[in-house]
Amino acid sequence: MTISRATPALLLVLVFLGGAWLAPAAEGSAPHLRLLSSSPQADTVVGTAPAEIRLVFSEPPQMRGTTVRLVNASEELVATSSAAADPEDARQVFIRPESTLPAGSYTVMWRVIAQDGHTQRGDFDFSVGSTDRE
Ligand SMILES: [Cu+2]
Repeated sequence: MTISRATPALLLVLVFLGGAWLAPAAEGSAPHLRLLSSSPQADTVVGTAPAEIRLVFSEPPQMRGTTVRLVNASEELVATSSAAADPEDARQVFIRPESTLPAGSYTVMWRVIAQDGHTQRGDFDFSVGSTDRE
């Protein structure tokens, strides 16, 4: 009687402990590459058109396979330089628009391959404010 009652509970405990034990191993010792910050910052309005768009990752991505695209509010691709790593900090990747960005909202779409081979992607928006004063 006591054994039959204790067994399911014991199994549950073992399953729980097993899961807790396995979870950190599945994640690996280092977290996946992620975007820490950007310039312009996500969801901000900048007063002047940025000469470059810079993304700061948690670790240096593999530049082969890294793309950063800029799309305007009409979902048109904006001409920029291709993504390059900052020579002084390989975690920072930037693109430069080929011409001054007109006022409007933009989406930055990024895709990188981390050193561990995992592809990470994301996007964020920012806006260039009009020169009109409010
Ligand atoms: Cu990974």
